[in-house]
Parts: sequence; C-alpha cells; structure tokens
Amino acid sequence: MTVARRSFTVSAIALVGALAFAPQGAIAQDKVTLRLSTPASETDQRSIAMAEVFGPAVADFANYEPHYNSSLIAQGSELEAIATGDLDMSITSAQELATFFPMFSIFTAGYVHQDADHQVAVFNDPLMEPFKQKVEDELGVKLLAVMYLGERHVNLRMPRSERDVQTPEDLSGVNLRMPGTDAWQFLGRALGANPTPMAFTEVYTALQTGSVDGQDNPLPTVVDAKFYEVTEQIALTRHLVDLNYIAISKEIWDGLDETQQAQLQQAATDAASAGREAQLAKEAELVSFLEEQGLELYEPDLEAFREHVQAQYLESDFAADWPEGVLEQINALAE
Ligand code: KDO
Repeated sequence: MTVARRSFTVSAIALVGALAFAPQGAIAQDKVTLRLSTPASETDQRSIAMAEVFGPAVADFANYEPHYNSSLIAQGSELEAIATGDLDMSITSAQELATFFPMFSIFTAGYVHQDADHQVAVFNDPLMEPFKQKVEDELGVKLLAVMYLGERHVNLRMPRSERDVQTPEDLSGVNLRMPGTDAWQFLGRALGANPTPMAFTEVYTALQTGSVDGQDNPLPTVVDAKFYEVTEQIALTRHLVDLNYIAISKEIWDGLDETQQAQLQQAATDAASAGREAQLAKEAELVSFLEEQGLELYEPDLEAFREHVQAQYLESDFAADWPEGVLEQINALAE
C-alpha cells in the first residue's frame, strides 16, 4: 500500500515534471524564429499590426522577432538579406522589388493605384500571379499580403509664402529627399523636383539641418517620424498611393506544414487588414493635428501633377518593362 502510494507519488511528480519542462522546452526549441527588419518605428501602424495581430496569431509555432528603425538590416537591403538567409521577413516595397525585377516598377508609378481597396484588388487579382511567382522562384521570397502605407504628399521646410506648390514647375530646384532606388528617384524627377537619395532614418536630421528642402511621405509617417517639427508645409499631391508587401523567406515557408502555412497566411492577411484600417483612420484625423502644429496643408493642381507624372512614366524605360496589358488590367480594377 505504502509502496504503491509512493510509486504513484513518484510517477505523478515525474509526470508533472515532464509536463512542466520537457514538452514546453521541446516546443520552444522547435519554434521557428521570424526575424523581421523594417525602417519603420515601433509606433508605425504597420509595425503595430504585425506585433499585435501577426505575432500572436503564429505564436504556437513561431517566435515573431521584429527589428525597427533599420536596426538589423539597412533600408533597401532586406530582400537580399532574406535571399541569403540573414533575415526571415520584411515589409518590402515595390520599389525595392523593382531593383531585382523591373516589371515591379508598374506598382511604383505615380497615380496608378487609386486607393487602399484598389491595392488589395490588384494584389489578389490573377494579374499579380506572375509577379509573385517570379519573386518566389528567383529571389526565394514569398509575398504574403499587401499593406497600406498611405497617400504620399510633398512636405517642405520652407513656408508656402516662399514656395507655393501648385504644379510640377513649382518644384523646380527643390532638393527633395526620396528613398534610394531608381524607381523612387524617378518619381521625384517626375514630380518636377531634384530628388536626393537618402535612408529613411536620416531624413529628420537632413530636414532639420537643411541638407534637403523636403521629403515625401503619407501624413501618418510625417507625424510618426516627427517631420512636422522641422517642416512648414504639405502640398497634398497624392502622387503615390503607397504600399508595402509582407514578405517571408520561401525556405522558411517551405519548412512549415500545411496547417502552419495556412495559419501564417491568415495572420499576414489579418495584420495587413488591421494596419490598413489604422492607417486610413490616421490619415483622416491627422490633417487637423498637423495644422495645429502650424503647418499649412493645401491641395495643388492635381490634374497638372497627374498629367505630368503619367506622361513621364509612359515615355520612360520603366514602362518598357511593364508586361503587356497589365496597366489596363490595373486600371480596370479601380472602382
Ligand atoms: C521612405 O523611406 O520614405 C519610406 O516611406 C519608403 C517605404 O517603402 C517604407 O520603406 C517606409 O519608408 C518605411 O517603412 C518607414 O516608414
């Protein structure tokens, strides 16, 4: 009796011990680590959506490990880092993809995407399949979902009394910081400005010291990065309804079982959706906040900008790389 009880006690302790340590340890060890690098801050709506929606939704098989402010990988080098196995995930841009695959420049052209819903319709349309497939096959990167960054506008240091931006001609001689790839630089020129390549993390100081005259980004970014502290005006040019793709290493993806893949895909779709809603809400509410900070926000001659920018693209080498008929398909998806 005593022996039996003791043996029961011993095995119960062993069982509790086993449950407490072995399986948990094994699961923890088996979890895949998903290191994501982004130039965005921790308080950017895309970062928040990834941390609050994506991370928890994959937590039973993955440790989501975000690195903000380009602290792990420099802006623009993330895709290469995923391809070489030095990084697992990024929130990449069409401009970065266009450095590998020129056909992606169609998504970097000004005034092509109309709004957030249009971006989603394009991403989910069969027209996107050859684009996604190419990135998977040739770079080993899988594009999971499209994230909304917002409408990019021209944000300048000088007050409107000094430079009133109504048409592309009014940006002549303006030293406008744009991110450092050809597609971004071209957009800056198409707007009529003198584009200067610079990493996102350097922009605040460059505006503060006057080494650039301005920058372009959506209103939530202007606020999150505090560019409003060092600028005086925003011409609401809406020149690019900007997007990012949630990207993951194909090797990591292939190492997951089908249930995990479905779960991860759903997590990315849900995070993109949450981030989109949050970013749209911010865009709507930030005009008055920025005006309270003393900035002048105004609408320039949008038709003049649209016509000028579109003409530049259609005459460019970029357009020569756009697959036949895709621009028409994209336009047809706009409501
Ligand atoms: C920027 O460098 O201006 C940009 O807006 C480009 C985007 O593609 C994206 O990388 C973004 O920066 C960063 O995520 C910081 O918000």
